[in-house]
Formats: sequence, C-alpha cells, structure tokens
Amino acid sequence: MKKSAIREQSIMSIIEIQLMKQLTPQKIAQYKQDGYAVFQEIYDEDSINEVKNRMREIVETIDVNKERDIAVFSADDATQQQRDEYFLNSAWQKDALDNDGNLIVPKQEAFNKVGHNMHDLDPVFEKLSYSKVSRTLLFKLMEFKQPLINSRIGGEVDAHKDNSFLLTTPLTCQGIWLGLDSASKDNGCLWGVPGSHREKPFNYLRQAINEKTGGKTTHMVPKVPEKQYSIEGAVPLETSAGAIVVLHGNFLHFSHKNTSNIQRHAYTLHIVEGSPEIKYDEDNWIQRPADMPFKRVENDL
Ligand SMILES: O=C(O)CCC(=O)C(=O)O
Repeated sequence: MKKSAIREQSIMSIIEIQLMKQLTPQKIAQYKQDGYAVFQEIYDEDSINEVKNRMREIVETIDVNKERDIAVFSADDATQQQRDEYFLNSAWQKDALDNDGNLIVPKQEAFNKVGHNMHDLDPVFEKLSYSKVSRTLLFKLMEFKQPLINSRIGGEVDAHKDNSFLLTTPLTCQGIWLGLDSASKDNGCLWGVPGSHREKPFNYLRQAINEKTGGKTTHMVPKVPEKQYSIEGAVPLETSAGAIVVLHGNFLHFSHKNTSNIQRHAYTLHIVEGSPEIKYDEDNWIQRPADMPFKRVENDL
C-alpha cells in the first residue's frame, strides 16, 4: 500500500473513532427526543481544508455574468417582488447584486448555496459524502435502509423543516450538516427548536409548470400556510470546525445572516429513504435524470 494511502487510512480511522466516541446510546436517545444531535470536532483541519479548497475552485469557475443574466435583472420591468423572489429561489446571497445586477461583493462571497449533486459529480465531495462517518450516521443513528443522498453548500436560511423540500410518501428526509468553519452566535450558527420534529411541516415545495413559459417552476403548497412556525424555545447550535449536526426532517431550524467578518460555511446532505415501500414524489423539485440515478449506499458496517 502507498504511504499516502496508509496515512489516509489512519487519519480516517481517527475521524471514525472521534464519531464512535460520541455516538453513545444517550446521544441516539437524545436525537429521538429532540430531533437533532451535535457531534463536535469530528473532521480534522486537513480534511476540512481539502473541502474548502475544492469549494473555492468550483466558485472560481462560475461565470458570474451568465448566472446574473438569467436573473430578472435583464428585464427592465422586473418588480422588487420579482427580484426578492429570485433571490429566494436562487443561489445568490441576498446582498450580492445591486438593483442593476452589478456584483457588489467578492465572487467567493456571492453565493449562498452551490450545487445539488456535488456528492456524485466531484471526487472530493463524493469521498466525504459516502465516507464511513456518513454511513455510520445513516445506518446507526438515522436508521435508513436504502438512503438516497442530495447535497449542497449553504448558509443563512429562514426557519424551515427539511421535509418541506424533499418529498417522499411517507416523509423520510433527514440531514447531515457538516461545519467547515467554527460557528457561533456571532457568525450565524444554526439554531433549532428542540422537539419541533414531532410536528410535520405546514407547507411543501412542489414542482409545477410555469403558465407563461411552459417551463418547470416550483411553488410552496399551500402558498399561505394555515399556521406560522414559532421559533420560541430555539437554541443556538454552536459548533467547532469539523463538527456534524444531524437533523430530523421535521426539526425546525434556521440561521441568521452572518454579519461578522468570520467565515461560516457548511456542507449539507439531505437524505431520503429509497426502499421500495417509500415513494419518491413525482412533483419533488429534485428529480434525477435517467442517466444519473441515485447511487446505492452499501451498509457494510
Ligand atoms: O447552514 C445553514 O445555516 C442552513 C442549512 C440548512 O438549513 C439546511 O441545509 O437544511
């Protein structure tokens, strides 16, 4: 075996030991009770830097002008509401572009989320997403039988439940959030409401046809939910770089805008059950093309 492979294997086992030390019966019970579980300092600095460097390279390749021109900014009559909606549904940070569509922040800070399939397209994200740490969480804590993985790099979000955005019947979504930087209240850490996973979401993102263009679009159903989420009792989930937070799909969580100058990035996997008795909804906004089906995750633990 090559020296680098031996080093990689021994680092991996240190990372796995870190997880196993924290994945106690009490932690599993607490996940069931509260709807979330925090694992501090799982990934080491080198592993995190590899992901961050790859992320930087990917952002560098994004053609900012092309992305912006798809936006409503090219239409003179675009209303403020249309622009707000555009930001809501797009990858741009809310304050990345001015009213004329000019980029007003550094390119590396312009995007709120990047990619939805990086775990199957990019070797660095693939290694992380299908690692033994992920598989241990998927099978031992989250109790998936045949997990189907989606991924994204993201930041600041309003209060939501992940089951609103990745639909199966019955609902089965759970999330693995990996902190690439340390996150505190000062730089926009995650917040969540313990026990909120006992209630289902109030609305769901569904794919629809845009009547004007005939193209595909998405909308929340119902548009105005009967109830609003309450974030009363929310607790900050402050984490180290390399920490993992596991989130039940009905766990209400959010994060505030990072107004500090301390970076706070995260990589998230959203997973649903793929076993035959569970239906992957046809109007789910994420649909895999026929030539790129979900990868099977082996339970070889
Ligand atoms: O990183 C964040 O602040 C939010 C991530 C999140 O809510 C999600 O991926 O579901």
